[in-house]
Amino acid sequence: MENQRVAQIFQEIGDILELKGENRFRYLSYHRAAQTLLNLSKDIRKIYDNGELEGIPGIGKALAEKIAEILNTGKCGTHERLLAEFDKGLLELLTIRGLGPKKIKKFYDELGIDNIGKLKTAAEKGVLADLERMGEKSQADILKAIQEHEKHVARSHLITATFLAEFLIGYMKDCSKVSRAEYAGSLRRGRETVGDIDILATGKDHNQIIRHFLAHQDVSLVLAQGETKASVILEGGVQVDLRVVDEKSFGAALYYFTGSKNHNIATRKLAIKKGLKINEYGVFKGEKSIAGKTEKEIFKVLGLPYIIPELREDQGEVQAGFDGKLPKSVELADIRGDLHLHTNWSDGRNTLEEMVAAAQKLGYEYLCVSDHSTSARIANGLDLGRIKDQIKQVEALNKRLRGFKVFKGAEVDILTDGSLDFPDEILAQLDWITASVHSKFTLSSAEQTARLIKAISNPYVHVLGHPTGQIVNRREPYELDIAAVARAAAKNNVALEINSNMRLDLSATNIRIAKEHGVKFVINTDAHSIDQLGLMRFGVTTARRGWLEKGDVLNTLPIEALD
Ligand code: DGT
Ligand code: CA
Ligand code: CA
Ligand code: ZN
Repeated sequence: MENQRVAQIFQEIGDILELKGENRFRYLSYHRAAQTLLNLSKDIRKIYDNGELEGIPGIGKALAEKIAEILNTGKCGTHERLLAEFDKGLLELLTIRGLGPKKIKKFYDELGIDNIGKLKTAAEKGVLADLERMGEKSQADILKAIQEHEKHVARSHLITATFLAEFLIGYMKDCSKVSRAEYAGSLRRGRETVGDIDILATGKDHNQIIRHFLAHQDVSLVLAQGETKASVILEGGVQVDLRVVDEKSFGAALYYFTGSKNHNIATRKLAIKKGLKINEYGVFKGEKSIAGKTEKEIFKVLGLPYIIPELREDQGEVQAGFDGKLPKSVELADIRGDLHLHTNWSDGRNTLEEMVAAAQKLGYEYLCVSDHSTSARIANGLDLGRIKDQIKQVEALNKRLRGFKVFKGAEVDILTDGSLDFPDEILAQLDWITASVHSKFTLSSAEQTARLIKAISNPYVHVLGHPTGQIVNRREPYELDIAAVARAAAKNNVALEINSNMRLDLSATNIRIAKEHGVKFVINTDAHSIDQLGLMRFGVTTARRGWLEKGDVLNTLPIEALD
């Protein structure tokens, strides 16, 4: 898949233009296009072959020409020219959270800092703090951001890694020798970030399967290559491990390489107790294989019910399996509607009607339009006049719709003191209020928790949106006491959101904590385009990792129950 490569080139063009101090609209158009390409579930080359590049939201004639150039030549002239002008180390500095072109230029001019390593040393030695308009606090923030960066670059986001893995699986299946191919590892378990992508394949000619894998056009480096496995780095930096196994042990290999390591250790102990041996080839009684072709038979001979990959983290699932106490995990098919999405009334790309049509195509029964409130200025938040207009539009639309309902809603900003950004007069006219924090991320845990609890106790609020503020691989959660927030939410009948978009907030760990306090949840996409409505599966995966069942999730309910 070339989406990642094109996105990376656009991201870098945008970065350099920003560092050069060019027009904001110019560099933002590249950054937005990069993000769009990463979220795209279709292969960019297919779109190009169909002559539909300009149908992608945010891609105009000029960007479409650049995409065509990259697909045809592997390069982009503008990008090459800018790279030649610019130092790679300086570019990397832009990826540090909180560091903009202005500061980078200052560090460069005054201290000669032109890469992350030098910046880290300077911060550790304490010389950044001495610069004008810096100080100890800013220096400590930069050091923290560098540490976050070091953690992040090593792991890929679940969403981008999944799309990439699905393309690779499709590619492997193009090989006539491959009879089955699936991804395993942390990706199959649905972890929010993955270290590498593990792929298993089986079929007649192992050698040829490995050759087919190595011939993929995105392979930029072969790390290892053998009779049954190969390891590569793709353009864009993601590592992929392929293992080719016999048909009769595909299930055992899939089980073993799905992990987690600690889950495997737990079931291996169990096997030993039963006088069995388990490895990536099967389950054995003495020398005799008694299971291996499917995962189901592996669990069966261990005396366990099937445990879904999302639960295999050694967090009590093996014991729960024994005791018949595994959750009956919520499924994508249980979801009946999306209760947090944006239209072009605020910062979404599509019209309300387009979002409704796309939701109907997904088989949903309802959605809630939840554009931003007034304070969210950069997101084109609605003022009181416009929200009233939108309410009228939704009412008119509902009259025309059959078997589908649009709830009138808003994603209302939680202000610094915990009050809401719309007056009660407006809130009273809306069906469904998601209250979210989009500012003041650095309050102390006590202040942030009090702020959230105040919003939760507002009688108009139905859901706390993306409760911890995290954006996986981009922003850490703000400080808060999740147990206290969950208790308040349960008491006030306010649900907590599981945001299926790049945020993946709440995380699986926090979901489990919150559930113990009796909270209900909604799984939303926070879609800003019709494409992003398809991200629901990632929220569902996260909910499953948090041990949730259908009954824990409000948007599995029929319309009447929410009305
Ligand atoms: P990642 O890639 O860091 O996000 O995490 P995983 O879980 O995908 O780990 P990875 O790619 O190193 O290995 C894939 C799976 O293979 C892992 O989840 C369990 C299995 N595995 C790897 N090494 C061992 C091991 O030493 N013992 C056992 N029991 N299983 C292992
Ligand atoms: Ca892995
Ligand atoms: Ca691996
Ligand atoms: Zn939103």
